[in-house]
Amino acid sequence: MDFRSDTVTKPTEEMRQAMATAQVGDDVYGEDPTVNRLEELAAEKLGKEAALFVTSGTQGNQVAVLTHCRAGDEVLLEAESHIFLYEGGAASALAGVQTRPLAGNRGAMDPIQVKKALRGEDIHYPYSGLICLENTHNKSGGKIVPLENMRAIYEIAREKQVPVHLDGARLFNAAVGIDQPVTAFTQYADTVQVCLSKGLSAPIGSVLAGSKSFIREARKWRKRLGGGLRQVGVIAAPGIIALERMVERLAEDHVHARMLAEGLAAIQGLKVAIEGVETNIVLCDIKGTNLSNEEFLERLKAEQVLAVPFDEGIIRFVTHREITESAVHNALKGIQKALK
Ligand code: TLP
Repeated sequence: MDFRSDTVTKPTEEMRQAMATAQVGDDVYGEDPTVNRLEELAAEKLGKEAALFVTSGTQGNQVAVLTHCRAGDEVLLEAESHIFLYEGGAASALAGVQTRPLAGNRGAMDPIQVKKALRGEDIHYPYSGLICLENTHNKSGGKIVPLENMRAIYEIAREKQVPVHLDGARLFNAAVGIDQPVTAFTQYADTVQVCLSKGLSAPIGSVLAGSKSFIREARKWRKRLGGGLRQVGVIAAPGIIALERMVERLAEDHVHARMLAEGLAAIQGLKVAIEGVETNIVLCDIKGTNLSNEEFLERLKAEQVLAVPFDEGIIRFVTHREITESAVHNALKGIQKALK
């Protein structure tokens, strides 16, 4: 019962078949028909002119930063965003940009603060090169950043002619969560990165989407990073299945996350803000058990339940295709036993 992340999902049988029979060519020459189909499909689904297949969410986000910005630019982002917290400082190391984190509320930055933080013309200042948003927001527990918040920030950005990039690693969870097409979100971003290898269950890859001219330049940055790949139709094929057939299924993960949250909240010493569980991530406060994160996770592991530490006294559980309703019940029984 592996709740560490939705990244642990394995490819479906259909994906494996598609990999075995995928038509391939040299993608650096633009000749892999399966990659081309995936990129066209992703652009269409995300409501953008073009898309680029990249190896990971991190690569997609970093190619976006590199393409939008020049060294010395400033990137505005939320203080607990993945790009700021969990990408090894790549934006500074690779693009040479300065990141400027703004405090968020459930993953959402305050548009007024964003407006204030955008730089005016002054010889001392860096240029404001990019604003990054994240939806769903991982660190706050899979929260859906409201469309209205995204719209307000996008309007300010357009006024100041600063581009907006959306880290939509789990954007389809957000769309399914509010029963809207994914374009309801992407209309408020110039570029978007979506992971195929999380809840959508593909074994690898993300797509980065934007205008044709942006994607042309992004392709060059991907090449510079050593991401120009060859007969990659074999790994793009499951990505097509991910986009065509795995999206609606995410609703099940959200139901299972709620179930898990309710079950955890009923266990002595554990606290969960159940109403805050909007998608497939559950944050559990374990401080009432008087166990350290390590001790708690060790005890769970002995009952075959895996999760990850997020903050001191906070453990993250993520539901996904391989966590069935009975897995949730069994995990809850195991956790109860582990804490006796
Ligand atoms: N997140 C992983 C870990 O890196 C924390 C996880 O298990 O949740 N954006 C967001 C919002 C993400 O949550 C992740 C992965 C990424 C980008 C990066 O994707 P990958 O792992 O494909 O580079």
